[in-house]
Amino acid sequence: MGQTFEGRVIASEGQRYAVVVARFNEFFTKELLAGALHAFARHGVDVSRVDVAWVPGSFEIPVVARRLASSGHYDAVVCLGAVIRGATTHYDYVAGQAAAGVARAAIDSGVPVIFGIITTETLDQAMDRSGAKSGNKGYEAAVTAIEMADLMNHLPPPAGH
Ligand code: INI
Repeated sequence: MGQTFEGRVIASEGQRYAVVVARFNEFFTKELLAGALHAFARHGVDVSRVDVAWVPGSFEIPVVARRLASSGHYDAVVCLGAVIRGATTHYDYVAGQAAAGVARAAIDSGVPVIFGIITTETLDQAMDRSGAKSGNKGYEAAVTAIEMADLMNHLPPPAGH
């Protein structure tokens, strides 16, 4: 067997993180942001160096995430939003495009862009995932960012570097 690559959930000195967070459903997204910042702090990231960009809704997250990820300033970018089906048929478009766009931002930039956008049927489920029963998905997204940033540091660089 060759090498095994696995990231550790330990932040290294000097690492930089950015968070993109949607204002739509801010009641929930501010809890996701608080969870993410809490996770960064608990894992040794200097939170005063975590940059936060607010966007109107989850649909706007990918373009900003891509800009930040491509800037060369950050080891990972965390995306936070809350897309709630409720009464709107907008849901499928917003949720689908946000997910696809976040994935593309990561692939295009080569920098981990983490999907911390909750997609739920109801307000109750959104409550559960932003700090109540099912934990805080913002916290989990920040932990994933730290693990991915560490993993990327251990992988071979892309060809030509
Ligand atoms: N944006 C969200 O982040 N969550 C939602 O639940 C939502 N719904 O249901 O409409 C939502 N819509 C706004 C969208 O993200 C854009 O801001 C808007 O369409 C302008 O591009």
